[in-house]
Amino acid sequence: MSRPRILIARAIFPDIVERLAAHFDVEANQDDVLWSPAELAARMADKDGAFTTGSQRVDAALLAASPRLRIVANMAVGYNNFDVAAMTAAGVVGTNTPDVLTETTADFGFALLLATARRLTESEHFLRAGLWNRWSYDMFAGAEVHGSTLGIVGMGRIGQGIARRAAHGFGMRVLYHNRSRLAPALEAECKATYTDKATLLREADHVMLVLPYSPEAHHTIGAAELALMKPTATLVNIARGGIVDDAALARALRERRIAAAGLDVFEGEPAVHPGLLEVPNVVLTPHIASATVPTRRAMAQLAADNLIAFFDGRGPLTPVNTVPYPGAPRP
Ligand code: 8YV
Repeated sequence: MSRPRILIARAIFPDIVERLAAHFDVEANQDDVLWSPAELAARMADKDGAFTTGSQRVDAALLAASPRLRIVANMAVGYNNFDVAAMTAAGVVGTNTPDVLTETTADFGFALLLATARRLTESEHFLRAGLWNRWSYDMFAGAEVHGSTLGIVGMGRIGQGIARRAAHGFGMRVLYHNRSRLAPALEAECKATYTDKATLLREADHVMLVLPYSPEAHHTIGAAELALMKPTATLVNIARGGIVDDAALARALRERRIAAAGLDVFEGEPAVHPGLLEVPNVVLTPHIASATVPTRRAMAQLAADNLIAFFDGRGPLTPVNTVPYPGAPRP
C-alpha cells in the first residue's frame, strides 16, 4: 500500500522532518520563505496531509485544489488561518497545538508588558546612538507595573497564565473580560475580577490582549476603545493582528492619547503599519511569543503526532473540528 503524502509547508526541526519521513512520503519546505497561496496550492495538489503554521490560509480555494487532502496540522494554538466551516464541509480535519505553549506565551506577554511600560527599546536605542552624555531625573521614566491594574481581554489558558503572574508575582489588581466568565474557583485562583470591556479599558493601567481572532473580534480595539483608555496606559497585543486597528493605534501613540504599546502581532503581518514604525513609544517584535526552543519543539512534535495518529487510524489528537476518519473518503 502506498504511504500517505505529506507536505511540510514551512521549514521545521530536521529531526521532526525525519520522523515524519519515517511514516510518510514527505515534501518539505527547506527555507524560511513563505510560499505564495498559488505555490502552496500547486504543492498540495497530490498531498493527503499537510503540516503548516498559522500563517498559511486553508480556505475553500486551497481545498478545491487539494482533492486528496484529509488533514492539516497547524503548528500553532491559533487557527484563524483555517476556514473551519469549509474544511468540515470538505471532510478535512484541522488540528492545533494547545497547552504546550501556554506558559511560554504568558512569559512573553509579561516580558512585552515590562519592556513597554519601562521603555526598554527606546532607552536601548538612546544608548546605542551614543546619546548617554546627559541625564535627567525623568529620563525614560516609565509606568509602574507592580501594584498597578492589569486588564486582560481574552481569559483562556494564556490569559489565565498572565493573570497568575500579575496577581501572584507582581501584586497587580487583575480585571478581565471574556466571552464567558471563569468558574468561581478558577477566578479565585487567578485573583481576577470579571468586568465589561469599557470598564476594563477605563480602569486598567495596562491592557493585555490574549483573545483568539474571529471576525467578531476584528478591531476589538479601535479609535473608540483607545479613547476610553487612560493617557498613561499601555496596550500589549500578543493575540493576533486584526484584533487591533493598527492605523488607529499608530495615531493614538503619535498623539500620546495612550502612553505606549507592545506589539507581537500585526494586521497584515509580516507587513507592519508604517505609522507604528515611526513612533518611539512602541516595542515591536515579530510574532515570537511562543519562541523558545523547547516550546517550538513541543509544538512541532504535537503537530507531527496529529498527522501520525490520524493516518494510523487513531484519530487526530487535538482536532478543532469533527469529520469522519479514517478511511472515509473526502466527500
Ligand atoms: C506561533 C501562534 O508563533 O500558536 C499560535 O497561535 O501565534 C504562535 O505560537 C506561530 O503560529 C508559529 O507556528
